[in-house]
Amino acid sequence: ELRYPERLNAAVELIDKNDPDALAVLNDAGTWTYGEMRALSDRIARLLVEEEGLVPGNRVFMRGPNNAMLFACWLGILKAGGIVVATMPILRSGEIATVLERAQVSHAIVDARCLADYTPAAEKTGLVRSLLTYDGDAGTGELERRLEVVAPGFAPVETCRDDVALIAFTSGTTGKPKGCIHYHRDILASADAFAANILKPKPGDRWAGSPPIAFTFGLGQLLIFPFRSGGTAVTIEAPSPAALLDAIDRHKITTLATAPTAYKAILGQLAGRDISSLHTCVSAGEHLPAATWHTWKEATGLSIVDGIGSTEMMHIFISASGDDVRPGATGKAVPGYRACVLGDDDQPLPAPGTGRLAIKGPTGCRYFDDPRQADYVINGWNVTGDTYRADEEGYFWYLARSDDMIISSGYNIAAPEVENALLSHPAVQECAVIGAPCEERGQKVKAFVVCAPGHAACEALAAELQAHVKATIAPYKYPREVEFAEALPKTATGKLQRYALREG
Ligand code: 3SK
Repeated sequence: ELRYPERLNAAVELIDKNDPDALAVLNDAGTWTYGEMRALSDRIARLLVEEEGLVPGNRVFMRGPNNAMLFACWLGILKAGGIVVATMPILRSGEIATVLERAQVSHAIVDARCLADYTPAAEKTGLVRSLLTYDGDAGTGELERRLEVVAPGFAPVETCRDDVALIAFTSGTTGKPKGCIHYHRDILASADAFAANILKPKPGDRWAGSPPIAFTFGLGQLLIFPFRSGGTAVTIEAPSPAALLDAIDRHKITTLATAPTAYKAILGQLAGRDISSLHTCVSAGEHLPAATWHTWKEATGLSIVDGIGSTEMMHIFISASGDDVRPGATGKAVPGYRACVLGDDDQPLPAPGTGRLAIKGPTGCRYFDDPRQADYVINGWNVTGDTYRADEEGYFWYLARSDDMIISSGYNIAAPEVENALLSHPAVQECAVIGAPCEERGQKVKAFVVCAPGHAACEALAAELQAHVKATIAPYKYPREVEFAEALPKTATGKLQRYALREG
């Protein structure tokens, strides 16, 4: 069991307790030691409290790409006793207004390059009474100018382990955002459970990846885990596959975190690149297709660490690494967590069994003022909405999101299994499979396919893909309809929105 002292400020644990001379953040604009990050976050906290009237419990909106200044602001807000409400730079003003309103935000810190969508949202809601803007890591913004004249040092607010540190918004796969509350202790628990046991980080590690820190997958991989283990966070503002490859080579990244689709895209651009510094590759956010795991292993010699987490649970709770990996399985319950599958009566099923995945552990779902809490936490179990098979060795095998099981002519068909079969065809870059209404079968399997570069959408390709699926998995699962698309609808965190396809 993970135990933390009653008085706990996560920012102090993450920054102030590290070697001040060690490298905390690195990017193309510069380097920041732990001592420098401590000094910067202290000044930000002092400015928020002494000049902007922040009191503990105030919610502070954040918006900007991953960089040293964003990280320092995140730490400064926690030191000041504030609650971080971080948002993805790709959110637009309607979505930003919803977050400001739902979280009752009073303060905002925004990268000046991301003001355009923020300003109308702030005007519409009229809640924000203090706005600070900065200029990425250029050091030339309004916040940076004000920090120059702020007295150094700050005595961090002595928050409690159960004080709220974050409200992390998730639109989930259904499009209606929910705010997930996390305490100071949850921040450390994500590192002390998943990272410590599965990734086993070392102080010299260099961490990089694509998710913004507004997504708790990115927050863990790119800020919490590096700082909790005395490593270096390498920030990338526009993390395309090519930018990730550049950073790996230039900054000698050891630990990469990105989504399955990005691993697939990187594979197509590996030729001539040096990625020999990598020792750990983490995938989450979406189910990792077995084909991508195998192709990555063949191309790089590295086993991707797959994991399932959720914004509600803060980070990953089922995973495996090293000799524990069973290709195709997501993994076992991360030490500190318990996992099982629930039957239709909401009771745990004996293994082997198939049902709705349920988790208990040091972190858990606490929606902010949202009746959907009762759907997520059932009899003390966090029910993620995924259907899994639990085997007798404690491994969990992903089948589908619970609402992505297709029932066609009485057969249960897991959409991701059909997607995996399609993805093993070279003409398929991305795909999504849904159950479409069908008079004859109740539902029929329908695939939306984005063609890989060099392949054109046509009827002959559709027929070829259908034949390929029939030859790869049980033929009754093949998509009876194939529709080609330019792109697939995704959430801000890159999760496929199958409901948007179902609703046409
Ligand atoms: O989607 C996931 O698997 C995930 C992983 C880590 C943290 C947060 C999320 C949503």
